[in-house]
Amino acid sequence: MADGRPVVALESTIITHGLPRPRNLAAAAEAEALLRDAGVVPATVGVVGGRAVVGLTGAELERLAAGERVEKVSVRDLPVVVARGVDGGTTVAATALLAHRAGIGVFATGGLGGVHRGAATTFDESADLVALAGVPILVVSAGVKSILDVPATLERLETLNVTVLGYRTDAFPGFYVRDAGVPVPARVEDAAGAAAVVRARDALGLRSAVLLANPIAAEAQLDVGEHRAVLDAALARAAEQGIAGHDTTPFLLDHVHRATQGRSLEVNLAVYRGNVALAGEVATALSGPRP
Ligand code: PSU
Ligand code: MN
Repeated sequence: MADGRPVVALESTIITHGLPRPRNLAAAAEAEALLRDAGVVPATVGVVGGRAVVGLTGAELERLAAGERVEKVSVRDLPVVVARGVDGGTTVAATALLAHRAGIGVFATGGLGGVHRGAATTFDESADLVALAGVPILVVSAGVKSILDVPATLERLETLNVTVLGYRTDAFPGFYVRDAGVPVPARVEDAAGAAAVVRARDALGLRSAVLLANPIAAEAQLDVGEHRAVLDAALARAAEQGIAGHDTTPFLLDHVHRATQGRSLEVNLAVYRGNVALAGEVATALSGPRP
């Protein structure tokens, strides 16, 4: 950062809770390699032995990926894991906060958290949304997972003053599928377009995040009909088993994974690669001279 090189932050809940072993460590290493090959410095964020780390070493990544008792750490959990001196994978909310604190402006994730279905009664809305309202960073995400209430998530992002950009799309993506059925408020055609919006936000003195919604490639998305059926089954199973709170996302993801015989995992990894690559391009555009 001191040399003005582009830096991209990466979250670690995707490693500790989002992907099964051993693919989790492979995906984490691949994301970092992809950035390095593009001349971008990766900074994976996590908590190691109670220390919030921005820029995990290879050994620290391995430790989090293999750990038996690694906490899922959102912002509210940070003080607890730090005080206890334990390990944690940071969510989008906690990662965005820590990365920004370290001066990083661009962050890649697979899927952002959002408003859960039934939130009108459970109040289960990811802290990712509120965090983005107050952290001036750009997050690249394939929209939000269709396990969530996508229209409600977009409504909340609007309320929270988060700028949402579709990357070469008019449709907000549903992670596994290109189109979640809701339009994006604005679109950009390239990394330079996204960088221009970030610069404008900063010039305006706004403190909220820009969400760059990057859909999966058409040929890589889950079959739309299969996606619908698997999703309905996963939601029904979660309701039957009374899954709630921060266990909901990992439970649903695991169900979708098994019901698609692992194909959702390949989609997940393809989505992540695409987002990491795009974040690298935006960080590079932002590190260059102003147009
Ligand atoms: N979406 C995914 N995979 C994930 C997550 C979200 O496709 O692993 C993780 C992210 O770290 C996100 C967190 O920040 O789940 C949101 O969890 P919650 O809904 O409990 O806030
Ligand atoms: Mn929640």
